[in-house]
Amino acid sequence: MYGNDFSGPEEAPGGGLLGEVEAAETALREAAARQRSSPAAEPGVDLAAYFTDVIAADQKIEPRDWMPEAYRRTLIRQIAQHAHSEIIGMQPEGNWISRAPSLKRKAILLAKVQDEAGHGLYLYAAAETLGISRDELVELLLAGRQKYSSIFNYPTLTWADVGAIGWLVDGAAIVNQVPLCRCSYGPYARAMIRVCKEESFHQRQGYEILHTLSHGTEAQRAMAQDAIDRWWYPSLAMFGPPDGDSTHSEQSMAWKIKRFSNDELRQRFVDMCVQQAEILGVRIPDPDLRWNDERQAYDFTQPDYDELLRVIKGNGPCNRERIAHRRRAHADGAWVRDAATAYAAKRADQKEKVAA
Ligand code: BYC
Repeated sequence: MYGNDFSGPEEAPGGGLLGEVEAAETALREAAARQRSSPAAEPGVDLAAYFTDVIAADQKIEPRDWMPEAYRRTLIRQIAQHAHSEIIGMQPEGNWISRAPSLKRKAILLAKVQDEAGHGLYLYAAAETLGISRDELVELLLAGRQKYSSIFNYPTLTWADVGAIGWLVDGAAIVNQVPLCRCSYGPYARAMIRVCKEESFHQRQGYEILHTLSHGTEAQRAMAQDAIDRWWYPSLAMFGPPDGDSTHSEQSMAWKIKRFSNDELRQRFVDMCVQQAEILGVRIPDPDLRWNDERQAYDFTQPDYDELLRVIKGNGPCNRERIAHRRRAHADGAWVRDAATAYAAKRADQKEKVAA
């Protein structure tokens, strides 16, 4: 089942996230048209007041603008963690490229994993606009001094895990990232527009894999359900600690980096998944999941936040393996970086000679 003959998650009730991305893109363009020129060069301007005004007016802070040091540090932390997640996130699915069940599945998965590499690159580029280099960020990741999403420290045991990652992990990522399209920092917001559009395709491909399995043989249905059972709670934990324990949320929301709290987004994700699970014909592994008429939302069992902390601290099932693999891949790629640097130097030299 390929193409538009398939009712994917966006068409399912509670979808429509792509519409929000479109709206955010329009808002970004309008904000760019309204943008005042940076006052940095004008003498006597109160730069801190300008920063506050821009945030209050829902305009974008751009790299040329003055910004509080803590705002810059928060963005570097979050964007770097996001970029590292995209790069480390290639590993669990990359594990299945050579074992995908058909040539078509292989090609799709290969394209998806390549997209994740691209997302990592846009995000490193966005972080670089804040005055840190990609080399430094990579070093911080490899030294274990910057984090990446907890979710990528779980193993992919069967082909159905690729479906579950697409549906649940990419689904959670989109719910988290659509509001980031309205982040106050221009380069991050712009990167998110494209990332969300691509993530939407990723979610759809995962959903379609699960749809095929859940309408297949008994063994295929069991494999799909087993993957969902294992990925459900780690996906809920992707949204971070509960609001009461979230150290950065309050300040990040005041700066309009984050637009919703961790718990608000987690709730939104659960509400969306329940309806999609019904269409898929799979069970969400939570006996206490039920509609709450008063809250107009589903009650659900929270993920195990002690487990989240353990995984964040480096003690998840695959943390060591993931970082060891990344270090190896980085070392293996040294010759490419050396060759690119030598080529750039040669080109610069040639240009200088032509200009002379
Ligand atoms: N995992 O104060 P809080 C993808 C940390 S990749 C690890 O709530 P904040 C994909 C948090 O960093 C998608 N760490 O933090 C790729 C903080 O620690 P530090 C990845 C976590 O920043 C390939 C501490 O806990 N998405 O889609 O306000 C294939 C306290 O938390 C986690 C992003 O990166 C976690 N789950 O909110 C397939 C989205 N949760 O830094 C798919 C961008 C929390 O003080 N990031 N921590 O040492 C965000 O939206 C926010 O940073 C978070 C956390 C919601 C994750």
